This record gives sequence, structure tokens and C-alpha cells, in this order.
Amino acid sequence: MVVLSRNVLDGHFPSLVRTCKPPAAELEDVPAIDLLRPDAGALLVRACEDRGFFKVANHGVSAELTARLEAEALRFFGRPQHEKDAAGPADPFGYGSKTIGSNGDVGWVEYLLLSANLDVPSDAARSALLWNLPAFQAAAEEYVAGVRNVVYRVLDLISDNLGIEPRDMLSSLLRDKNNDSCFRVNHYPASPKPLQGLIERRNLVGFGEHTDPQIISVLRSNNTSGFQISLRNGSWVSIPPDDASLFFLVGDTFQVLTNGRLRSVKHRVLADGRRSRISMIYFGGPAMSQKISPLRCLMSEGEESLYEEFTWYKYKKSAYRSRLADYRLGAFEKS
Ligand code: GA4
Repeated sequence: MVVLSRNVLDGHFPSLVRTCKPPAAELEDVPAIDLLRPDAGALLVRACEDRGFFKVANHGVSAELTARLEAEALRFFGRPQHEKDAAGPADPFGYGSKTIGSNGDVGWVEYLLLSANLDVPSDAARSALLWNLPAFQAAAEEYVAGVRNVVYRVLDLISDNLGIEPRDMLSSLLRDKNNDSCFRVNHYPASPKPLQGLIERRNLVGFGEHTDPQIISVLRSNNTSGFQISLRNGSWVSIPPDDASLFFLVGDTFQVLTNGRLRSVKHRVLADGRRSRISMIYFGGPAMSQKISPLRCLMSEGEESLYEEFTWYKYKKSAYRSRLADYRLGAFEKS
């Protein structure tokens, strides 16, 4: 880790923003899984086991809708800072800039974090409804509905392949009317010209390394580089941008449901500096009261659970007390 000196960054950065070494390589083989292939389920499971990560092309979420949402988000991020700040702080929902969570994490990023379940009135109220962004809200709701349908298909295909019965056992966790899913739009601004060289050389961290606590996350970004994942051997690789695909990430809760067979993926975003990056992520979380433990039908005879049972509420609460890079599942592993 390198820390940029305060005087160089004064006026541009909030105190100190950490930077890190560039990754060794770009991952070239990120095959897009076609959900209509007869062996789609097997390919999805293998990708989740090997990397906790895969992408889906021809997913059916309209490019026009995605472009409209992106444009509306950029319109918001282009507003004067004091207007954006009026939609914050993100606690957890709202507008946030440079700070991530409430335990000291920072990054070269501004964002909107919203509930993706507007059936929970208190969450809905704290999300977009109050902000007088009707065009953004309409596009976000339509987009989330489209992504959800792809998520259900993906989870059902994974279930088929793993032999989970009923096949909608996983997707029903996210279809639950009390599901605790959320939606985030991250904007990594281009940096002021004098700082660009510095950022390119040092790889300023946009969003630090972490795993997602939920079941599954779906990320779509514009055609900018910066998104990286950590492979099972611990090395970091850049993922080539692909604005037409949806990238899926296995979350911690999915790891527990499969007793470690599918593993959550550590990921991060390095700021490019020259071009602004915008990404939108749906996080599929179960209902707060949902008990999480390995699915019985996935356990072989005599196999023991690697984790203590918890409710999503309990895991989420503990996640929100942690730092971004913490290994959050550790506290729930059986000794
Ligand atoms: C990571 C995944 C989602 O973006 C998120 C993040 C949340 C936040 O930004 O408020 C957290 C982070 C995320 C995990 C640890 C805690 C909580 C920031 C942080 C330091 C919305 C989520 O659910 O967990």
C-alpha cells in the first residue's frame, strides 16, 4: 500500500486516499455464459466454484433502458455538490461521496445507494422517492425489475445443476416480499488534469477490496476499465470492460448456503483517472428474518456445516460494523 502525500492532494481528496499496486494481468477468458445453452447450469456452477464470478450476455435487459438510467444518474452526479449532499448522507441509503460505510473506508467514488424493495415503506421513503428524481427512479425501478428476472433464471439454473429442490428455493429468497435487496450506482469521476499522471501511476483506489455480504450481486458498467477480482490463488486480475454484459458475483451468504462449495469473490475498483466510470449494482439479499445455513440437500452424509446459523439481519448488522476489507464470514465459522 502507498499513501499519497497530503499536500499534493489537498483540495482534491478527502485527507488520504489509499492507493495500491497495479495487478499483474488482465483476465482474458471471461466467457459470457448463454443462459439458453443446455449446459448453462453446469457452466454457471463451475464459474461460481472456480472464481465466484461470471458474465451473462444476451440477458434481455434493454440497452435503451440501461442507457437511460445511466444518463439520469450522470445528470444527478453532474449537479452542484450542495444539491447532491442534500440527498445524503448514505446511512445506509442516500448519496455518499468518498466515504464508504461508516467505519473509515474511503475511495475515489460518489454514489447513490437505494433500497431495491420499495414494498418496504420505510426503505422506499429513504430511497429515491423523496429526492424528486422521478426519471431516475422510474428507470432504476424498471432496470432492477429486469435484472431481478435474470437473477431468478440464473439461480434456478444453478439449482437445477446442484440438485436443489424445489428448484426455486434460492430464487424464492429474493422473491420474498420482505427481501432486503439494494441497488447502488457508483460514479468514479475523472480526476482533475494535474493529478491524472499520478493516479495512473499509482492506481488510486475507487472502491477498496471486499466481498459482498448478500447472496448474489449483478454489476453493469460503462466501457471503462478498473474492475478487478481476486483469483483463488490470491492474485488480482483486471476484468476487461464489457458494457453489454451483466457481471455476477457470488456473495458471502451464497457461500454459506452451499457450505463453501460456491465461494464469494473479493473484488475492487481502481480509478482510471482519465475517464469517468459509472457502474450499477443490484445486491440480492434475503428477508431480514431469513435463517441462513447450508442447504440440507447439498450436504453429503456426515458432512458438517462450516458455519454457525445466523439470520440475514445478524450478518448484515455485523457487516455494517466491519471495515470493507474484513473477512466477515470469519466470525460465523465453526471452530
Ligand atoms: C459491500 C456491498 C454493498 O455495496 C453494500 C456495502 C456497504 C455500504 O456501502 O454501506 C458496506 C459494504 C457493502 C460491506 C461492509 C460495510 C457495509 C460498507 C462497509 C464498510 C451496500 C453492502 O451491503 O455491504
